[in-house]
Amino acid sequence: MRAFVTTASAAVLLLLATAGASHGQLAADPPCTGQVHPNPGFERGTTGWTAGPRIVVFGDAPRPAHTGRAYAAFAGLDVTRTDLLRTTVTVPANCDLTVRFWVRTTTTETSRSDYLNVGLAVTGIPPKTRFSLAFDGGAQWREYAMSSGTATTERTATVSFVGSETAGNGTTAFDVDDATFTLS
Ligand SMILES: [Ca+2]
Repeated sequence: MRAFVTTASAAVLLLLATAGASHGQLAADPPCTGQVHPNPGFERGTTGWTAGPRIVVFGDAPRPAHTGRAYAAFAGLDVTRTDLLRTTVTVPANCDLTVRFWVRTTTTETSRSDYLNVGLAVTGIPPKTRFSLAFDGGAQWREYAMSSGTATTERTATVSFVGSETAGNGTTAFDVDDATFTLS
């Protein structure tokens, strides 16, 4: 899919170069469609992701994935540590990127100590933490979404999931699955 995006972007640039000042929808397949990440549900392990050790797990019956068999798991060990999971996609010019992901929170905490920060860094915009999830996130899978907005130039968007755990206050495990990257 990455190859498709690159090819589509090149086609758009070529068309824009030959079309001069005209803009808007092109006759070719519109580039602002589709899910562009090669491994949104972690079924292929860490393919397409930069991940710390042991983040991607294969669920078992008591703790199944949102879909498929695999998901990413953060914290839950009651030790002071940080887990990182990150990926970057290309956002063609004039496209909006919507990132959707599902999180399940299993906790023994009653106050905010362990957390999962979800950041979005888009070319030209300061990186920002879009979600800071904690013990009250819910024991069932819950969906979250964030968007890049549009720009007239091609950009990259980097999404990061950072799980931070502090020992001694109870444990919280965050599971993430089906992180989709859809252009519109
Ligand atoms: Ca999955």
